[in-house]
Amino acid sequence: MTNSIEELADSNLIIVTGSNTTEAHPVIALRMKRAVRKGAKLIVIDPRKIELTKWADRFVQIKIGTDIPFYNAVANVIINEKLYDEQYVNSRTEGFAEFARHVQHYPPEYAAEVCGVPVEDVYYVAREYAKASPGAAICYTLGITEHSCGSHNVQSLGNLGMLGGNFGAYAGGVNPLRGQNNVQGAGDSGAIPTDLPGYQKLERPGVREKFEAAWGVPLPKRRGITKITAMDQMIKGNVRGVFIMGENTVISDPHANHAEHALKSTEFMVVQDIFLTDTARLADVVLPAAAFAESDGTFANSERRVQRVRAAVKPPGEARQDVDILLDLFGRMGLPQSATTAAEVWDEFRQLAPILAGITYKRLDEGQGIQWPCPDEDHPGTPYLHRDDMDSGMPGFFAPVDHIPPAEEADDEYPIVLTTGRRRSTYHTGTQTGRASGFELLMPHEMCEINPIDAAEMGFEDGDTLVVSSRRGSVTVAAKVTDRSPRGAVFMSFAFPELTRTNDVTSDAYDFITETPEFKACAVKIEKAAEQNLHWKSAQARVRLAGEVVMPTKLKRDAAVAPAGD
Ligand SMILES: Nc1nc2c(c(=O)[nH]1)N[C@H]1C(S)=C(S)[C@@H](COP(=O)(O)OP(=O)(O)OC[C@H]3O[C@@H](n4cnc5c(=O)[nH]c(N)nc54)[C@H](O)[C@@H]3O)O[C@H]1N2
Ligand SMILES: Nc1nc2c(c(=O)[nH]1)N[C@H]1C(S)=C(S)[C@@H](COP(=O)(O)OP(=O)(O)OC[C@H]3O[C@@H](n4cnc5c(=O)[nH]c(N)nc54)[C@H](O)[C@@H]3O)O[C@H]1N2
Ligand SMILES: [Mo]
Repeated sequence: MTNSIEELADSNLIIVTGSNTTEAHPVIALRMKRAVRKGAKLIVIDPRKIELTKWADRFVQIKIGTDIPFYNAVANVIINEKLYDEQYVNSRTEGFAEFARHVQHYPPEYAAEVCGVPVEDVYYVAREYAKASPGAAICYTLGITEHSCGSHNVQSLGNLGMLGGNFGAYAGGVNPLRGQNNVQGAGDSGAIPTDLPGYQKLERPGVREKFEAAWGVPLPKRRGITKITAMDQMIKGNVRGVFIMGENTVISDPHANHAEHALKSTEFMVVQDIFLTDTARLADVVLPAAAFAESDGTFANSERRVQRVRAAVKPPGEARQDVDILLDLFGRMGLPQSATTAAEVWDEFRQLAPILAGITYKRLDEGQGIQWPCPDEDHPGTPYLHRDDMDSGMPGFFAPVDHIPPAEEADDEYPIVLTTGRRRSTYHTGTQTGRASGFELLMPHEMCEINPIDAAEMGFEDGDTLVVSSRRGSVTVAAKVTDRSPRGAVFMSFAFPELTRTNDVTSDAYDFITETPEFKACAVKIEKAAEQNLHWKSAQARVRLAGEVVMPTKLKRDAAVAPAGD
């Protein structure tokens, strides 16, 4: 995030787009609701009627995959009505004139038609966002990024942020809400094909040499490949080994059969996980890891805040902390490390990464964590970025981006768009929430959310067992008839793979810059299954899974099955 979670409560206006914040980031959603109570305007731009729409001044029910024309048209209005922050644009950005010309191709009327919204929505968002800026926040998550045009979607939001002078404004910014615990920390520490720790670009002069000197090993001269590319290279035999740490790839990757085939094509596969997952079952070696509450170290959260985590309980059996396993592996591979604890690893890390230099364990132990950049030990940390200037040292560049529809659109054979994501009571592939008893009472199996008018037209009722098929595969799932889903689109999570392996169906397409998969749109057809007893089968499956690890669960067959958030 450019800004802080706490700041959101002070925003003049918040645009939430492609983020089901209440379910996926409930604490952040509370800050948004606090802002509304304090008088801020809330605009939700999403294809689905998510819980936050109840709090919104305006719900713009955009068609899936049409964000760029919408935000270009918003920029068109802001520019043509001269509502932008001229002083900011002149002093801190470049490329405005070209961008202003570019968005003339996106008049509000055109966008309204492509996006399936009233033209009034375009004017409303433009005028309110401009009026509330600076100090208007944009928050987005996967509905923006998990598209084949994901990076251009993000740039179209960045353009608005610059028009409003919101990069560097308290309670403003353009804020991607991060996903998994410490995914931010993983990026900070260089788990990115292009970067060494602290976002230092591998290919920039001097960077590689600095790390080679510190680590005493030669480093590759070129950036690595992304995981999506690596999967294809496994099938071609060019990637022969894989080490998977904390990922249930065969369930969470798009087009699951392809992912499974790729992993099976490798000569050697290691999985380091806290459970024996479907992915771990394919591995040659499984390294049992300790969970977060059994580990010592640091996590960085969505607002760049580095925090201490301490082991509260001992790991079970042979499980060991991730860091200990990795340090041992380095030793066995002939590169013994001077660091022996997470604290010592951190010290090496902060010496090499200027943005983290001032964050010491001592300071972390004394306070509530510190937000990077924090260049020295007297620096208080940085609640919001780009305050006096863009942190990159360069101006903000306006990006003239064009509408690119999803790689696969609805057609006669596959007339419905499937979008996938999360629900509050489940976590991803269910390795964790699928084992803890109680969650199955909130939601015992996967449900395909379908609009009531579509359901009536297709002859489906709540609870019917459906077969959802795409060009890649098909799954069985129960119907949930609800107006949360717009017409022509359905929604599923991927948390119940034992009966519904959602990613058997999802698309192979991915963003052409970041290679993030297009999880948010693929074309499907839906039929009623010949066998109509999914609910019963599912209940049995949950009992089996929970019983393995926790205790046999007494499952209420007819438990309320409304998705969380309703
Ligand atoms: N309970 C729970 N919380 C979680 C997780 C979990 O598994 N369970 N996972 C965590 C992780 S790793 C992540 S990355 C985050 C994800 O957090 P979110 O991205 O908020 O979660 P999703 O359910 O994927 O929601 C995507 C949103 O985008 C909308 N959307 C779909 N297509 C489009 C589109 O074309 N345009 C726009 N504007 N919106 C669209 C969907 O309707 C939905 O509201 O959640 C985190 N939090
Ligand atoms: N259809 C569809 N697919 C998606 C998405 C979508 O929206 N739609 N979203 C995508 C996104 S954003 C994400 S982030 C991925 C998530 O995909 P995954 O990361 O594969 O999902 P999880 O089920 O959270 O798997 C995490 C694994 O880490 C293990 N684990 C937990 N704690 C620890 C630990 O401390 N150490 C180690 N070593 N292991 C641990 C868990 O047991 C689990 O097996 O799914 C992606 N797939
Ligand atoms: Mo994620």
